[in-house]
Amino acid sequence: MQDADSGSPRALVVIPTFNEAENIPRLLPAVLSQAPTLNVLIVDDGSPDGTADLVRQFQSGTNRVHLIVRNAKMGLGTAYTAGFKFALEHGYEFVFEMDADLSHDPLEIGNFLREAERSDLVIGSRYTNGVRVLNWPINRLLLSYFANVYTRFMIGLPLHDATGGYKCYRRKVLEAIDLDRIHSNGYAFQIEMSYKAWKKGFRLTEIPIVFHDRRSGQSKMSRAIVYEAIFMLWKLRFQSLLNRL
Ligand SMILES: Nc1nc2c(ncn2[C@@H]2O[C@H](COP(=O)(O)OP(=O)(O)O)[C@@H](O)[C@H]2O)c(=O)[nH]1
Ligand SMILES: [Mg+2]
Repeated sequence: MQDADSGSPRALVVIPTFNEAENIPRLLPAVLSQAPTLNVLIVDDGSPDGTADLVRQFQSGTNRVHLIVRNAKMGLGTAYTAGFKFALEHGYEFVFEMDADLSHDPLEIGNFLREAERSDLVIGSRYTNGVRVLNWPINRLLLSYFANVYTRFMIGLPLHDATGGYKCYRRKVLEAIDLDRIHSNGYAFQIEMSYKAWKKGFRLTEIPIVFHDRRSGQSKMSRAIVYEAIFMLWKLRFQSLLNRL
């Protein structure tokens, strides 16, 4: 499965997809061109728009693109944990989370990898040194911003952007977290993973990123995702008190 002429693949970019056919043709070349040792794993939940078929077409030209297809839309959290397990099984040292909608600029991958040399979890932050979010409606921006303020207040996680989904984990972080116990989605998933890593004593670093709103396709953001995150903060607070993280 490894690219013979590009050395061992040390970094895997895990990208969960649901109906991202419009973005895949731009996304995959943009990611792969960042470094020869970079591989991509798409975790698609049976998108009706044929996202997985586009990925398969891509696979005929390279062995750096991997695909897991699940039968039904089962949520972002378990899509990521399936991807993380794949990364651990296949020996990757650096494991990225990235959205498929080009909100997360692939050009930043090099910065993440540089920072990951001296850190265990690198988090792309929209809210370090000001606010860098482009084209979001103001109510969505305020929700995201105050979700982060509330998160710091509730569980003390020392991040400016605890809800963002552009991250790079070293494998030891993923090995230390019981992935079978992670069931959350959306914001809650991002908070839960970073909080557990922090509580286990890993070094978390934020790097500033610019976040662009998706240019094509539909957001899967919903009210349920917000309620789930609020519930998660209480759950983590109690689990931490009881030492059961
Ligand atoms: N496999 C999978 N991917 C999902 C699911 N829900 C969202 N995604 C993907 O997760 C990423 C983030 O979702 P998105 O709709 O962009 O959320 P937003 O950026 O908060 O609006 C995108 O790449 C989506 O295609 C899901 O249930 N399963
Ligand atoms: Mg998005």
